[in-house]
Amino acid sequence: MESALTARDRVGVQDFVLLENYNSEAAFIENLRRRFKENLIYTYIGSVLVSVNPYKELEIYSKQQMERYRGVSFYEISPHIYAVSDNTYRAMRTERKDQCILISGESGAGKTEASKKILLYYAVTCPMNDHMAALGDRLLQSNPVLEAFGNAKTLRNDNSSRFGKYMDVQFDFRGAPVGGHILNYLLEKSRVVHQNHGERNFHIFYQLLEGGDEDLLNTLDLERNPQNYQYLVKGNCPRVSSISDKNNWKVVMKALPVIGFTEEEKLLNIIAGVLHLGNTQFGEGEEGETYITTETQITKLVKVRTVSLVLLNVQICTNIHKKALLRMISPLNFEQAISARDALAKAVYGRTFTWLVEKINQSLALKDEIYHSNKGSSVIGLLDIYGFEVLQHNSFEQFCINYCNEKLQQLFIELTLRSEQEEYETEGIAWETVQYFDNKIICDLIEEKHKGIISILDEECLRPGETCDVSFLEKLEDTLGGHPHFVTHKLANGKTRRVMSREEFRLLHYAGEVNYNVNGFLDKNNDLLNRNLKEVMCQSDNQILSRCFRREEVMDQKRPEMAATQFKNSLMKLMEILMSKEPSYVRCIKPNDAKQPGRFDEVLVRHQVKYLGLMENLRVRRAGFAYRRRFEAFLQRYKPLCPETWPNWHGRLVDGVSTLVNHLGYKPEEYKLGRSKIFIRFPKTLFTTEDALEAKKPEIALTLQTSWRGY
Ligand code: AD9
Ligand code: MG
Repeated sequence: MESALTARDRVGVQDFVLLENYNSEAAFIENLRRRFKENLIYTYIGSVLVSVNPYKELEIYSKQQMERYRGVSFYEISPHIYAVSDNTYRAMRTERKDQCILISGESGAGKTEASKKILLYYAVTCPMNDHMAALGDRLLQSNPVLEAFGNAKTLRNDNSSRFGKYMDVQFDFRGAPVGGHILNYLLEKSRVVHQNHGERNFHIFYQLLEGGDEDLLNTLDLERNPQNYQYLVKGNCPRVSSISDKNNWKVVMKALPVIGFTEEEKLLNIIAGVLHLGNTQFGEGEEGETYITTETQITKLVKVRTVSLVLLNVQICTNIHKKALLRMISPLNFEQAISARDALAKAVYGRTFTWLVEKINQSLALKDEIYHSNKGSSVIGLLDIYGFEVLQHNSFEQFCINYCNEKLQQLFIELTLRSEQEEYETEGIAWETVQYFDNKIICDLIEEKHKGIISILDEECLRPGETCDVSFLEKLEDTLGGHPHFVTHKLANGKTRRVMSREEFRLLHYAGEVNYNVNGFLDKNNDLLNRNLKEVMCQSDNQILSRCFRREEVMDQKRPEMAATQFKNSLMKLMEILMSKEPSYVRCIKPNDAKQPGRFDEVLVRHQVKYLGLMENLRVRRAGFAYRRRFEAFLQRYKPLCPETWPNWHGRLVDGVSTLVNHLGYKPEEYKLGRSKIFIRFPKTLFTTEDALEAKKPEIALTLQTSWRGY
């Protein structure tokens, strides 16, 4: 008994609901810290998995470990991402209901790693024939390809996802994976042309330069040194110690054919084309007109068959407006030409990325013949989206990313509260109301029609006459002044703790305060590409590009939706998808900012515990009861403690549990019996029972052995 207590003291409790002082944030963090020190990175809050990034390889992801978790109930074994994977899978099969696993946490907390581990678990443990194994392979191999094109080194994470990803894995009635589909969200395109200090462009550029052989680089007219490319020098960080671009290049090149990709050459031409475009420089003529000073760059662009020489040469320095029925050609000034060039690079890269996702989807698509014989299929969705981000300088991208996290938090609150309440109702136990912070007010502030920030931004982009980022800020102040979660320099009137510049607005997010600098908001939201550049791209020899830039788009007079509104609408759709499924949660925590193993920065962790709403989650889960378990599971585990239930109970389960707890001396205020579960109010009651079981183990083992021999 003594040793059991000491072990618990050392490694903490594996489920926060068992914390004696569940209202204490300090006790919560201490429990996380103790477990982290013992390399126990996973802990539950009921069925929610909390994971702390170990920043080192742990020996807990082997195939044997996967086997250990197969078909085993949550509480019988230590917490693990495999337990969540397995439980979700079994729930899908037994309840025949679509499931989803929502992974959240800030940048670098381990979301992408968690999603990869879940996918691998299914690929290894699900029953499969050859066809399915090939699909499993494609599901796994899509990851390195998407990461090469959509991830980058940031200050927060060496392999930061710069796009959101929701992946459906479809299973047939036997529980074998038969198809997959990926939805991608808002790629951070601005990274193609600019990187903050210490950050990099998307991995693929460096992989190509580092890993491509001489012949390939010659064909693409590329030099090996990334520092020779304007689009790669801004962050002054060509190499990252934790990343081998050369090896990753090999992995990507191997993965491409697995996912059915045959257009590798065209894809690499585009990547090279973007680099050459970035090196295109301009000069200013006497009349203020702009011309290209680096003819050779354009020749290179032509060599990699991205665009036609004559066309681009003229078009990148001009713009075409339509006035009535006339086409007016006007020269661009120096700055305008640079933005036109950068807009083109972003559009080319962004559309190629979307095309790549479509290609992957084609290769994962459920084949028709399987679809028709597969009516009873279900889906597990995996959501791995960029984490909440607060940088020194926060712009439009952080605004969108943080808005997305705000929406996910809302969903989390709604669904966990709802499911708790539902459980109490089904079990016939009175529900005690729990106070929590509802972040709906912040979601409304951002997305409400006419009054929300996104609507105001769109209006400002469309308003005729002189609009600029500052006029947008003024409009925000006029409309939103007085909102409890919105502050600007003017509104704050010197009352804010942190100094704000006159170009910023501050949102008080559920996760903390963030100052957004409005510079560039209008441009990024407009996301416009000059019509003539679109025309040039339609005529590209490169078929990927001519498919990405359609002639119909150039002809179409209608203005496409603005970037933030597009994002908002895609998030609405995502919420609908998630609401229609049974959710499980993985909440990831980053233990330190130095990306180092063994370091547990309490201040940083406390902040995340707060904004992930983990204390609220725990309070909801503990509303009244620390612990619940189905009658059969409870009886199965503790029946040796009572002569009447041991070795077998033959009556009704509820009577068996009742007999058992009476024998154990549970007082009426310590527990309640629902319709199918026992609810225990205090962790202490359970610990005493656990200790009794521990003490009895040698005796039980003997009995078990004897009875087995007796058979
Ligand atoms: V971001 O919002 O995309 O910037 P993520 O996705 O939350 O972020 P990621 O999964 O990429 O973070 O993890 C960051 C790094 O932490 C990884 O590259 C690994 O080096 C490290 N990591 C994360 N989880 C684990 C783990 N379970 N075991 C070992 C891990 N290392
Ligand atoms: Mg990620």
